[in-house]
Amino acid sequence: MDQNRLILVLGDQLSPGLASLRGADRATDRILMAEVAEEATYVRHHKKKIAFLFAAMRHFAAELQTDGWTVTYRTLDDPDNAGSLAGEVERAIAADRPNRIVVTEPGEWRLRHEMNSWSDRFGLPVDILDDDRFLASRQDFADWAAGRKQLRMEYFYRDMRRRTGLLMDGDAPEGGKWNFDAENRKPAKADLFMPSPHRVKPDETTAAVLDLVKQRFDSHFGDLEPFWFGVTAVDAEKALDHFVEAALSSFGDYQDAMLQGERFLYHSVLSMYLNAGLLDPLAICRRVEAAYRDGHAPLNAAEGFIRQIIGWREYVRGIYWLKMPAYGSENALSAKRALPDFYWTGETDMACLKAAITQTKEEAYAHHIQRLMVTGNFAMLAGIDPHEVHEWYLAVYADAYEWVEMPNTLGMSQFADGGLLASKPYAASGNYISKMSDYCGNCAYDVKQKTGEGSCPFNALYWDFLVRNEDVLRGNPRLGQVYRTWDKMDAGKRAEYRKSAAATLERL
Ligand code: FAD
Ligand code: DLZ
Ligand code: SF4
Repeated sequence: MDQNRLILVLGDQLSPGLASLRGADRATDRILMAEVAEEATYVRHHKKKIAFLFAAMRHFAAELQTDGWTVTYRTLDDPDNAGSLAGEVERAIAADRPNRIVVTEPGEWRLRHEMNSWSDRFGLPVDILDDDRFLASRQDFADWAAGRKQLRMEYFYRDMRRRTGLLMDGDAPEGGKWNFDAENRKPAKADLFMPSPHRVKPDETTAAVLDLVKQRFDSHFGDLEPFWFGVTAVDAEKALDHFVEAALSSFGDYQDAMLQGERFLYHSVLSMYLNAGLLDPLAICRRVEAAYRDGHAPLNAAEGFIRQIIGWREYVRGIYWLKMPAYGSENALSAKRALPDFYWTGETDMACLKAAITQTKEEAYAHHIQRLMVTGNFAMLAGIDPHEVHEWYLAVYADAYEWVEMPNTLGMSQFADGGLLASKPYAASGNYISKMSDYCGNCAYDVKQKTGEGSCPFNALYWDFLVRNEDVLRGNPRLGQVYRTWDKMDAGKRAEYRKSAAATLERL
């Protein structure tokens, strides 16, 4: 019998080289893409994230059509929209009578799990193909992890360097070291010439999506406009060019810095394009390596950037698939407090949190140190339920999909996995934030004051967190010194810390 396949392409699979498209036939197969309420509301995504994805989906569908494919595209305001991906597949089966369904594996366990029932439900074979846009397959990662006591990113990363040949000098790492992170912790100063990301004016297609999002998702978190994200591979490529030319050379030095009013510093702001499939991870890394080899960027910048992509990004995905679904319910520190309202409004007098949350609301973006050491650090120190924290991160960033967000949130930032991903909690007092940013100068609190009225809340919460979680954390060799400092502290001072922390927690 002739093949007559239905190829379902998901909203974060906007890559012409996608596995399911490579094996398909323009003459006989039909592509289905659908904007559906279920995907837009399983968490209440930021308005900009929905707009970005719908606009990028519409542009990609048009490109596929130009390239000779037959595409069924369902807009959200189609009166017959079924509301879910499965519902839209059912509709397409009724209309086109395919004899097979093909899809590239979704990035989230939730949807992957649902697809297990599709063959029975639709009475058709369903081929779920590996997503080979990642450099390490799920099997590669499972093989790497097998038999290891600890799954440290650094060792996985070295293997990825060897495998890709990126920044290698024969069998040795370029420059004699695998990792130049020690050079990448400089605080930044405001600079008139700080680059800002490449911005794209919405075209007619994007403007129609913006109207739709305004009507349908007005109650979701975040500002829709100004909307400046690119929505095509060509736009994303321009954003990459701009990053390499304007920001890459300082990316390493200021990777951990934070500045009031400078939302992007020297970061690439490419994660939403990468995660939706508009950019290819290996191609980006080759581009950055070439910039280093041509003398356009120093090694600490190129290595730092490439490590984020072939190291962290691949590693967190590996952890996600290795540990799901159990990973989703981990809570090693038994944290139970509700997420404070100010995470949704930005209305707090803590200047660092206000800045990170306000820009998240306006841009659907915050850089890594803001996510990890400001919003994440505060939530962990305050004992916020990690699942509420996870839902927040999944909803508020344009680049958020569970495969990348969950291990970063539950593992790296909240220590909810008990140390699978991070060898110690990323917990810090106000001193860290003060060193790496200029937030504290504009804050209602005094970062130097340890306890009492007007003291920086991070200071007392830091010690209180360590004491509250002593049963889990005291045995951690990397925290030995910190607990010794606490043990030696005068009893009155310790009581002051506990009292100040209790007052902050009470206010939450
Ligand atoms: P750059 O700083 O320019 O880094 C370059 C690229 O490296 C990024 O575009 C990204 O693709 C990759 N990268 C960097 N760090 C990581 C990391 N830790 N894990 C995976 N990839 C990384 N990243 C997401 O893509 N989606 C998320 O939902 C997400 N949630 C996060 C939640 C928390 C609590 C934390 C601490 C981090 C999270 N990250 C997430 C990782 C990181 O913060 C973002 O990738 C980064 O801020 C995106 O901005 P950028 O493109 O300017 O990155
Ligand atoms: C994130 C998202 C949103 C907001 N909307 C859609 C959609 O309407 N249709 C679609 O196919 N995909 C959407 N996505 C992306 C999916 O949620 C994503 O493919 C899964 O979470 C798997 O990663
Ligand atoms: Fe944040 Fe404390 Fe600094 Fe205020 S003083 S900005 S709360 S670290």
